[in-house]
Amino acid sequence: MTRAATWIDSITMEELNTDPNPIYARLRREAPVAYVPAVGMHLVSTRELCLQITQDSDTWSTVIAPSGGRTFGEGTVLDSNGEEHRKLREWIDPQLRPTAVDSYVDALVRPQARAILERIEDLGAADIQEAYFAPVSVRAVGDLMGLAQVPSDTLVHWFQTLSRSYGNAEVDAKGKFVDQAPFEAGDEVKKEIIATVDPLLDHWTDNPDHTLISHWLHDGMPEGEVRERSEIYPNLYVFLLGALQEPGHVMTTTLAGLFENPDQLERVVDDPTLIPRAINEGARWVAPIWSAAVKVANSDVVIGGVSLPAGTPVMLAYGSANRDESTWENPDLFDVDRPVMPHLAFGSGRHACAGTYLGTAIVRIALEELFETLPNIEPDPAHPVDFWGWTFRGPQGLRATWEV
Ligand code: V55
Repeated sequence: MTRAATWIDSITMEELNTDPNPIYARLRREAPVAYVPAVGMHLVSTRELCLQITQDSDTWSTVIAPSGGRTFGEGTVLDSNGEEHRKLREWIDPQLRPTAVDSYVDALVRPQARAILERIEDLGAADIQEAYFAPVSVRAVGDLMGLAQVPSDTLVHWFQTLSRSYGNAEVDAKGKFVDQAPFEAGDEVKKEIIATVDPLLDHWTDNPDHTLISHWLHDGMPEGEVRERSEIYPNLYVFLLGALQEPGHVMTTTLAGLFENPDQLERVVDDPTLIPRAINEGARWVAPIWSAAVKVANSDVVIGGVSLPAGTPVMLAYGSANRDESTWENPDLFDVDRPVMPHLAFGSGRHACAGTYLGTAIVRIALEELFETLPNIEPDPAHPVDFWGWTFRGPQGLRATWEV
């Protein structure tokens, strides 16, 4: 069957990476389930349809996006269902539960945040993402995982390279990836990761400790056995990308939103109890994992009025769902005062983010320390914030100034 070409056929990967918001505003209005050739998949853009799909795991199985599978390989929690998924979450979740997180998160993040601020506070100006948010994010999660000896710059390089590979989603008319280079760069970084982590795994095999990766080796295993590395590495990559990158992105996005609203910035700096509200709004405003969740219909379905045969993958655009005008007024505006409605930045359903509580706590502590040390922080008017990305979306930096 042929169909008439429409504006949807000419959507490009570059447009999606630069600014998906106007495209998705139109998709929500005109075609909330739409096949987009540039990414070779149906995209789901409304909040209601995203929720409908995540709540119905009988009809929809979870798969990893093709570019994600090319990046991480087989065996990630992102690509599992049913009993297999439950078993993976059994060793991934325990250290991320709220009671566990509350026992360690302050000591994990606050001293590191202060130490980094001490090194930059006399500068009077910086790219605050590069100089503070990204380092706090990777030190918090990296140290927790057991990677305290890996320099921050290395951890940042790892998440950036993996993120460009996972986000390398453009396909040609035959469904083949257009650009191989980001995957190859990801392959190089994975070699580096294995060379760094293999000796640590050797160590933790005989000397278990409190780090996440040590727990992953030992938890739930019979006496004298450790979990296979083929099971650990794909999930380690998941953490080295998302868990290291996204807290930093939410920090920067939240500050960028406050910079656009100086009255709100002033109130949040004066009253740190408002920080959690600002973070929630930042995560809604620019969901850092903007478009990554893919589901596959287990049988023929009709969704949003579109008939899809069994086996059809659909990409859930949580970043678009978070700007659905049926739920939020003026959704493109950052507003700490808006009524709080549950957003989809952490996903929904069985695959909802395991790190929601930890990630939010890390962002909160980082912003508390920032506003305590630099209460006069301001945007640099010469460098407006620039967001980039479709799969993962975040600020490319944030120039700030302050009085010293
Ligand atoms: C996702 C989460 C990740 C990641 C890649 O779809 C994709 C969610 C928490 O890390 O690395």
